[in-house]
Amino acid sequence: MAKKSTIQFQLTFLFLILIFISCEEHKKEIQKRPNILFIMSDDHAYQAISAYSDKLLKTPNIDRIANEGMLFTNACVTNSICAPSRATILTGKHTHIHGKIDNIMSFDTTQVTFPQLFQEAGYETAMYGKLHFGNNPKGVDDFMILPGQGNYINPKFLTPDGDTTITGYVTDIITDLTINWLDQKRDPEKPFLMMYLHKAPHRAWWPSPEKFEEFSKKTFPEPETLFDDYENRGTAAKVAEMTISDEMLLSYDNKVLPEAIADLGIDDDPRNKRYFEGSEYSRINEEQMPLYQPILNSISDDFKSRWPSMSDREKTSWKYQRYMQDYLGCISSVDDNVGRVLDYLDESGLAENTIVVYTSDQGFYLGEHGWFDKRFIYDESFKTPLLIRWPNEIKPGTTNDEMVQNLDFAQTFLEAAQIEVPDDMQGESLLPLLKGDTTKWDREAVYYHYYEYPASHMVKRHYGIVTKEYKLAHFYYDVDEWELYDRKNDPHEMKNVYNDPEYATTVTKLHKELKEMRIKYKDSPELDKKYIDIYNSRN
Ligand code: SGN
Ligand code: CA
Repeated sequence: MAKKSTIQFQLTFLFLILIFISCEEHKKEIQKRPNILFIMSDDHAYQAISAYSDKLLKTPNIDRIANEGMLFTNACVTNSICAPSRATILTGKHTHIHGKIDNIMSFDTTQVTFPQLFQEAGYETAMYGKLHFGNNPKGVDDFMILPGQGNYINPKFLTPDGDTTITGYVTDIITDLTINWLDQKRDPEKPFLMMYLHKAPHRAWWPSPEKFEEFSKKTFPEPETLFDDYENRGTAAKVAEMTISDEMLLSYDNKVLPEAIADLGIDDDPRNKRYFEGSEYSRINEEQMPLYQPILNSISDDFKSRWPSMSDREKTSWKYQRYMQDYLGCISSVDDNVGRVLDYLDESGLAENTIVVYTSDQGFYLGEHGWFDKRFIYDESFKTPLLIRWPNEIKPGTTNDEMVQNLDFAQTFLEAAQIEVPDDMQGESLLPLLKGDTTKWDREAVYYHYYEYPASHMVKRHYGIVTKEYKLAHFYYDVDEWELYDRKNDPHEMKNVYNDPEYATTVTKLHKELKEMRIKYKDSPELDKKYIDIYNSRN
């Protein structure tokens, strides 16, 4: 009897040891999985990253990600606007499937987002900064997010424990919070997913006081198409309300004090003064005002002395310079702060096994075609920056020119973390490309669909297909117009060649491919109509 119970005891003990060993092995496996640091800024044009072009600004820290990893030169979005892009990133689905067609439409929160899958799979997850996608992020163990668009100066954050307002400049604060989470708050036994999301450089562009001073003295080269007259383009480009000349507001955007405009007796846009007074300007505290006010005064002095004698062209050039000074000043802070986080990863020994991604929720016009803002399928808004570093897998200093999309992030991250990918995600994992294997990549075209119309900036609804060589787009709703651009021969997209007989075969071929693509991604004329009906019933 005694002998039997000793054997039983020994077997149980052995069993427990085996369970312990297997748990430890499992723990080690989990710990080996890569960390993911997803850095996204809001409205950061690839033209303003020196890894792409150093005409405007040097961004040595963001460039580091490409120098030590991979630069994607043809990354693009499925819908060039904030919340729909974020919903695509989180769900791995096109806009018409996840249903967040614009910034206002509600999101069906029963849908799976990739951070939830990371959390379930044993990752420690967090989201810091601008979400612009509801106020209760799913699948994160911790969050500190800006409500809605958030503020640049002394911003308020929503946290699991309630709201808090932090004094200072938003880009620095989000970074302080992120580094603090990485260093102090997370469980070091688990791999992490950190969504580090900047508000900058979203309109209305308010740099930190130091960058405001530094950048207000700089002059930037004008883009070739700043004075575009939209000849040879469709109606949509002609009627969009996003020109620097007419739509950019002198105070709200360009920081001319409303008094200076009144002093000159200018017939100002009625929104300008009201917007300016409700803007970040009203958030500057007593200690910060002496840092901002002298620069605001000098901008107004310059405006008052030069504006009255300027031609219309010179006025646009002046506004362009003010725009770039503030926009690029905001990005320079992002770059400095990205440098701080990369340094932290180095110092803490985390860099080797951490995938660092830098991207934006879409591109942006920096005066090209006379515009600011985004929304169009045309290149500056359709393309988005993408730089990825993963020392364990990516060969440093590599460039990739495949047409990858924000649609692909979820699947890429899941596959990298060895988490099963849900069948209904619509992207492709970028893992083979990251590992330098292009043989498995057979995507030759991408699909795009923009919906938010009629609305701010009045960019008409359109969908289209883009290949490396061509772009075919259909503008619909209150127009029915097709546009075709020859991307190789007309890189600035100045001539719609849809009706040019020389392109007839291309038009036929692309129509067929677009139709097939709409079927593949489950978009349809019925869905176009459904979203118009929902949109109109809401307004
Ligand atoms: C705000 C801006 C627009 C911008 C949208 C969407 N106007 O409405 O210029 O297009 O956000 O941007 S502002 O007067 O409020 O500055 S998005 O990035 O959030 O989609
Ligand atoms: Ca945006």
